[in-house]
Amino acid sequence: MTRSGGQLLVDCLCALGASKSFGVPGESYLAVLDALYDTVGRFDFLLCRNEGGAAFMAAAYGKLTGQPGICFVTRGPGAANAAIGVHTAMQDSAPMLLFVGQVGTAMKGREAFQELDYKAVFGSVAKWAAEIDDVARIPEIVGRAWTRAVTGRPGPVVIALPEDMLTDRTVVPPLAGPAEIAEAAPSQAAMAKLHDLLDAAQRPLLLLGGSNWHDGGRMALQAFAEAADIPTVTAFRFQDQFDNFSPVFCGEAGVAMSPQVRRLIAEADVILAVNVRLGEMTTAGYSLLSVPQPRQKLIHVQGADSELGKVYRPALGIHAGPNAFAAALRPVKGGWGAWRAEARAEYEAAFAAPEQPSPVDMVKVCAWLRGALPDDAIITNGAGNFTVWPNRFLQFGPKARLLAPQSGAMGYGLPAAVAAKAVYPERTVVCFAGDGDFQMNCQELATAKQAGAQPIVLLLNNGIYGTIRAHQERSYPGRVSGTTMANPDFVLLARAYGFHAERVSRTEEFAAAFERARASATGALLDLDISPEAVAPRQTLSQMRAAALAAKETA
Ligand SMILES: Cc1ncc(C[n+]2csc(CCOP(=O)(O)OP(=O)(O)O)c2C)c(N)n1
Ligand SMILES: [Mg+2]
Repeated sequence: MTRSGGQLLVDCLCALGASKSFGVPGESYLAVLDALYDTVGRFDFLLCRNEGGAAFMAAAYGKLTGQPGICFVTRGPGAANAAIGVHTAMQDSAPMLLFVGQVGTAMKGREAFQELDYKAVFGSVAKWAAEIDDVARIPEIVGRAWTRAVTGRPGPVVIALPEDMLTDRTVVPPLAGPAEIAEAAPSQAAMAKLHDLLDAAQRPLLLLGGSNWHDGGRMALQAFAEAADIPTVTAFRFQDQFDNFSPVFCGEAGVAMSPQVRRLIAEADVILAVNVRLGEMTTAGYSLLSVPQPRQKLIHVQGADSELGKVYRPALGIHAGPNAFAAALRPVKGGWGAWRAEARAEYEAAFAAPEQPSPVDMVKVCAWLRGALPDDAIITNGAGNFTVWPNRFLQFGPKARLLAPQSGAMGYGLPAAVAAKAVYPERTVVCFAGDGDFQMNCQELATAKQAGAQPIVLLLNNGIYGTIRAHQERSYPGRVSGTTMANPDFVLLARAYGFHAERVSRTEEFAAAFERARASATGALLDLDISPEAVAPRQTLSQMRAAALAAKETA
């Protein structure tokens, strides 16, 4: 039997276990679209409105499921739009495959219509970038791409598809299925050394990251931390990877790090960092651990050897997957109860914040949501000051998930919520969005409607690019430049896309509005009236300005 390269590609992806893809069409990959004509119901193509939205959906799908999120886009312009999702998947360590059209092989190198050198463009953004130049090698390249996306430190792979590679015919059969790659396990000698280091610790800290966890591994690590009384914090935007209700959970080492997490990292003498990329946010700008030799004894456990010793010289580096590592842990001496209890008390106290100077008070809204959200809710957000509410004022139990970009990319939240709703139609999916953030990808409301994957959007509408305004007031007080928005009527906009939508003008209206949103079969958008003054939970915009002006006067 012969088949086209496009069919072979799609048959390989089906064999590997793909069931969904996201994309925007292009004439450069018609043969793939044609192959997808026959896979509806088995391997669906969710038609998106912008490649940026499609790539975010694929990145979020990968983060949520651990399987590569698949995205199809056209040449040059489509690929350029999709770049934001590739970068986000890389920083998030999320498995993703981006398939991009390419000019026919006979034209390559002439700067033909929409031509790009994908290996050069994505070479430093993606985990791997490749181009197929022989139709018979499609199974080999696609199989390698899939494996690279999910193993070690997961990430995005970009594959360029010259047009003739998709239309050429071949007798080569598709892959039979995914390769089973066993997780790397730690040696007994390494575990003995780890236990020696922990037994000698006065103030140990467990620092935890995401990717490739299984429930068993997660539970084993939690049981270890609880038995040993080791305070546990998660890396930036991975707070859903450890049960927040556990008495050892003490917060997230992320942007605008809370003082108690900062103190835990700074004062720890031994840090057991599992599955963590020790990035700028998690280390407070590389200040809490000094580069390259941290004062704390660092035990760094990673599924990818490329992360070990990348920035920090560990006292002990262990090349192992998180689940195999967790399974190899044995009880330790412990005795750190007081150190752990103090940190936990500070974490719990941080939910109390002053009354907000805003028609809708997010401290109260989040307190209500903590009681009302189902335990398997999926929360998403993009970037902006509003993310403090889903990231610091909600709690994630073992079944809840947070899809939030480590890249700090605005516009991620809505596409991520659409992808989550497409995977889990029965779960409550809530996207927190800023008014600036939302407008980066609000066209994906149409994707959501068409796919029947409509989440609840909580739009925190303060009329400003709050994060930047806050920085502006601190550095150039009173000189507002380029940070005020004239916004559309978001309720009308959402209704035009077929969503239930309401304006919420007072805190007291929120609970009932949320219940109506949850009951709506069409998803919903709640346009929350947030004062620009309430740009941060513990300091108003005016206070930021006044403090900066006062500092200038005394300078
Ligand atoms: C794609 C992208 N563009 C620009 C930025 C820079 N940036 C970070 S936060 C922010 C403002 C976000 O505004 P909004 O969504 O309204 O949230 P708010 O801060 O007002 O709560 C901007 C412009 C970014 N992180 N990502
Ligand atoms: Mg805003």
